[in-house]
Amino acid sequence: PQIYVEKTLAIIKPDAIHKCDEIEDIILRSGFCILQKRRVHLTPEQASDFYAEHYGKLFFPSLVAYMSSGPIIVLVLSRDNAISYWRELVGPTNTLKARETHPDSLRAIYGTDDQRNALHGSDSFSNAAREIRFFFSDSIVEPVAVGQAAKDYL
Ligand code: DGI
Repeated sequence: PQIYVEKTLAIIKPDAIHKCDEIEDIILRSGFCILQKRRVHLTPEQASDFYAEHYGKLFFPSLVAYMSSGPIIVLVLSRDNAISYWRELVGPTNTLKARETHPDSLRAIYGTDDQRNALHGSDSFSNAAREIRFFFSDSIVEPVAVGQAAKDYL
C-alpha cells in the first residue's frame, strides 16, 4: 500500500533568519522531515506574486517590502498532518497577539510585530502545492522523472 505523507511549505522570514539553526532544530524535534531547503532573496516582484491573494490590502506594500528586505530560508516539511501541525506550531499571525494567547508558539518566540512574524506556513492543501511549486518547481517533475527512467529501461 502507498503511504501518503503530507507536505507543507515553511518560510523563515527576514526578521528570524539569524535564528534559522535554532528554528530548524525545533522543526526536526517536532517530528518533521526537511525534504528541501533553499536560501533566497526575493525581488519585490516575486514577493508580490507569492502574496498575490493580499493584493490591494492596506498592508500589501509593506508586506512586499519586508519579504524582499533580506534573505529567507524556504523549507518543504513533511509529517502526518504537516499543514495544520506546522500552522499550530507557528501560531497566530500577529506576533503581539501570539505572545498573549500562544506564548509557546514560534511567532511568539521569534516574531517582531504584527507584520514581521518570523515564519510562514501554507494554510491549505492547495496553497501548499502552489507554494512548493513556487519555490521548488523541480519537485513536481519527480514522478515524471521516475516514469522517464522506467521508459529508458524498456
Ligand atoms: O497565513 P498568515 O501568514 O498567518 O496570515 P495571512 O496569510 O493572513 O497574511 C500574510 C502575511 O501578511 C502575514 O504573515 C503578515 C501580514 N499581515 C496579515 N495581516 C496583516 C499583516 N500585516 C499587517 N501589517 N497588518 C495586518 O493586518
